[in-house]
Amino acid sequence: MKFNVKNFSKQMVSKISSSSILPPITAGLILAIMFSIILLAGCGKKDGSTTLSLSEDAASKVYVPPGKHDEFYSFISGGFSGQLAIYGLPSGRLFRVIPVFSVDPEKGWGYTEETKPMLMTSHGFIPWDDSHHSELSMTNGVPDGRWIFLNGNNTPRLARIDLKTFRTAEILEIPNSAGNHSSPFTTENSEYVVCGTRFSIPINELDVPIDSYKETFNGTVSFVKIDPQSGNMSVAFQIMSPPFDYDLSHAGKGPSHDWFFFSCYNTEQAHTLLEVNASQKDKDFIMAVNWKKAEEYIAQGKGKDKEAEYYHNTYDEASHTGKSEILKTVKMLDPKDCPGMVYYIPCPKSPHGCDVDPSGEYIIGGGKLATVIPVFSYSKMIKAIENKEFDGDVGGIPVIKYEAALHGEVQKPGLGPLHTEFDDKGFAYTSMFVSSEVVKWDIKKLEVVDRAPSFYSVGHIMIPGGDSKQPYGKYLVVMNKITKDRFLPTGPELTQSAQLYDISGDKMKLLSDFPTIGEPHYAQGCPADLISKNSVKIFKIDENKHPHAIKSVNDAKVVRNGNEVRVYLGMIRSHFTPDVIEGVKVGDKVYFHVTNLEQDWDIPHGFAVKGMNNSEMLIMPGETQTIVWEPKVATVYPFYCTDFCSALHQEMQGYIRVQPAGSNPEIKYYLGNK
Ligand code: RUQ
Ligand code: CUA
Repeated sequence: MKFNVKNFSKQMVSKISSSSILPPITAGLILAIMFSIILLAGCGKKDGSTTLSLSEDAASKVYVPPGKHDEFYSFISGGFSGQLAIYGLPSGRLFRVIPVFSVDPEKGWGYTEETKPMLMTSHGFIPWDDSHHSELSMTNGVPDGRWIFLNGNNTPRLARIDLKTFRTAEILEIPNSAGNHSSPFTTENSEYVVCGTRFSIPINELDVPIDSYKETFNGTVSFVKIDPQSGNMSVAFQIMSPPFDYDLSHAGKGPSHDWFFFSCYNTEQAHTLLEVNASQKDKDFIMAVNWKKAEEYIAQGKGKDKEAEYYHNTYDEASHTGKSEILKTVKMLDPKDCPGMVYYIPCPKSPHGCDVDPSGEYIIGGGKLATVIPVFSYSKMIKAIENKEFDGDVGGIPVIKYEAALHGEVQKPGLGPLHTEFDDKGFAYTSMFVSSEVVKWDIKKLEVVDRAPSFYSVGHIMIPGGDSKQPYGKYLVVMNKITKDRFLPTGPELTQSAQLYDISGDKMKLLSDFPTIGEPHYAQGCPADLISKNSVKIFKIDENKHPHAIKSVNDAKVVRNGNEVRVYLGMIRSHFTPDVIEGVKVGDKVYFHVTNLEQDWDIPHGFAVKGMNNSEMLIMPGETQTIVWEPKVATVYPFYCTDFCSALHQEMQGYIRVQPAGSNPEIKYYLGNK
């Protein structure tokens, strides 16, 4: 049977109604799903298949002729791959996967001595994470093309990727946190990137009974300062909060510049069976944080020094080397001591997305279990605070009355609103996970004006610049969790995907589907020339500050120091200098310090040794990288270049001889005629 939206919705209904524990919302949800079946049935063809009749020119709209460049870069998070993937728009062509939190043997990331420190944490070396959201650095509220930030969701970390090199430049571990989910969203000038805990955890006393959750657990949100010149990241302060699950966030802009908004669910403070127990209340919260006020309190000394151990890893492009530093303390603010800094706004129900429109006036909560989309007004929120229109407080944090902060609700938007982006014409687009569609609505009038099915189960959506002050409202990218029949089957695991819609007219038009790596969650996009013009082509060999670099083949050498042998190897098309090496014995630790002496764009060389318990490494022009080898058997081992670099790439090879342990071999090395 062909998979289609109609029977997909039926499956959802039967799945939910056969659940043994029915959350109180179930009846309503089933009703609403029924409604959506009817609604979605209209979207498919008469035979029920989901192949929409595409507009005639869909193919030409995504076609980028050979040799021509795409108009936009898009940066789609790699989810459980821990990476970040770069695609062109409108073509959907994949250009690069940047290793961030996960090792990548294709590039040697996490395998070379230089990159290993980047994956160090207070828990040791961690070769993986779960990366949900990317966010471009901003100047005046628009992407500036300098850096892109990525969150590590499991072992809470924040990464900064340099868009000159498309490489991870920095990773900061976030202390007093778990599940760094509401991250890495930035303020208008990337003054701060935030990190909020998805999981509340015991913070003051570590080992506590889990059922003491309400008394001993807390959430935190961290404000990470970004140095405007270097991009260097440091935790400026953390704000302690009640033990909710902090989900997503976005900064204010324009009038709301000083504020940051975080959605939170599990305000029930459940610690088990959250599926039911965290879905009890009709409203959870959006937490509004005045970060300028927080800065004032820090300046007044209200931040308490809290002991914490966390890693800060930086990669230096001059020495081509990463290093780790261990930090020991963080400043913690308690809202109880800081009036006017934090407020809660009730938000229906279990909100996910927390999005601020381009004007900075409207804040939209995506309540996964809500039947409406609430739109809050920043100016009404401020008035409500001035007039103290509160419904009590939670843990010393005043709760603003729902109606007092509400601009209005979008009625019957669809099911399972998750996340909202914006175009340049006053419209918002919200993804509906359960009813598997995108809904376009008028921000001021709160009226739905269009809806388009997604295939299937859309999570987040992205419009280039769509969470900034200046969206480029031409394309909409929808990121799907499930693809079922959309692509050729590949066994039990199918690809996740993105879909591209043309949003330049009144109606959204589906243009194409393209597969993505990992599970895409959030993404960013910007005009290509913002980034392409700054792209680094080579590293200057004269400026190579690696302690074991060689500047020319004349410096190549092999040096023994006790059991350590250091091989200073040069690479240039199409040979290694030296390519014959003797004098190593079993029990030695061999460091290959390999320098790519090319000064030509797009000529990396690779390096691998037979039987080395490690990956290859890929070395860019002018760069030095190191890989360690501890040979176990006395014999001769070939090594070779792994990247097809010239017509004589297959000739780019060498031999290294290993003699028995306890022998005393003489170090010898040469190239050609000795
Ligand atoms: S994010 S849809 Cu919404 Cu972590 Cu995944
Ligand atoms: Cu160098 Cu192939």
